[in-house]
Amino acid sequence: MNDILTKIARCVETGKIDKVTPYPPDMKGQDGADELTRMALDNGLEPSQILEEALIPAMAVVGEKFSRKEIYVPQMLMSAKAMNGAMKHIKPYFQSGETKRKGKMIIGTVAGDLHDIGKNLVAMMIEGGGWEVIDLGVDVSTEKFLKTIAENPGAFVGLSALLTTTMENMKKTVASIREKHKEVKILVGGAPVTREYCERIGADFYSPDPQGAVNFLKQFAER
Ligand code: B1M
Repeated sequence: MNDILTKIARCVETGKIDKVTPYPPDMKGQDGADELTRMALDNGLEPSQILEEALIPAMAVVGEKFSRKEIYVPQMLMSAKAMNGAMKHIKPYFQSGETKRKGKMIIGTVAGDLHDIGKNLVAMMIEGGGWEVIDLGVDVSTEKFLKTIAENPGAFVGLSALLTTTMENMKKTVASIREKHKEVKILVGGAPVTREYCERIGADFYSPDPQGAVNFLKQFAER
């Protein structure tokens, strides 16, 4: 792997946000995910390459370490902050310059769930694909989804869940949307979610990644 990508991945794995982050001790005073990502982009690396070859694999390593109890929640949180430090440089590359939008997408992480990195990536790619995105954030109640759908007729809805426990809330939200807004197209995703689960809860489409969500929306573009 490209040396700078290796360094960015290590920063995310160890929670080295930027130059002033004092840990890990052997990286004190050195650039963090923030500066290195900027540098990588300035050196001509593709934003998608930084995402796919450094940031996303690094978060997977963080998850594995957490599962093995080698790190705990605070370290996981620092890794998430380092990831966000990198993402702020990448995001502008995915923002669409188009003024006429293809349609609207309401997106959020379901109730009880605070994970937003994957959801933010999906939102970013959809926006980059020319759609207006209404991002409701994390821990979004069914009521909030329903209210936003009522305020935005014709909008698509995207639900993200990262915990096996909150998949149950995804199911409840889908059921409530179906009850009140039969016509709304619902996309679901997130690490524990599967195509089979999507079908079981009555959502319209499952994507394991942001590109799949963008491709799904393409067929409905308003033009
Ligand atoms: Co949490 N966490 N976490 N965590 N965390 C996981 C999910 C876990 C798998 C770690 C592990 O055990 N190995 C585990 C869940 C186990 C389970 O339920 N089976 C777990 C746990 C247990 C917890 C806590 C309960 C820990 C605790 O407190 N004891 C707690 C829960 C808090 C809560 O939500 N109520 C918790 C907390 C946290 C932090 C806050 C510290 C932090 C989140 C910070 C943040 O998001 N701002 C965190 C993190 C960082 C992780 C891991 C390490 C990384 C998640 C991530 O960002 N991945 C994660 C382990 C892992 O996933 N390997 C873990 C990178 C991201 C790009 O991938 O989110 O999968 P992902 O998104 C992908 C796809 O899934 C897809 O596209 C994205 C890009 O490819 N996708 C969609 C996502 N949403 C989509 C929507 C779509 C389509 C595609 O359409 C709408």
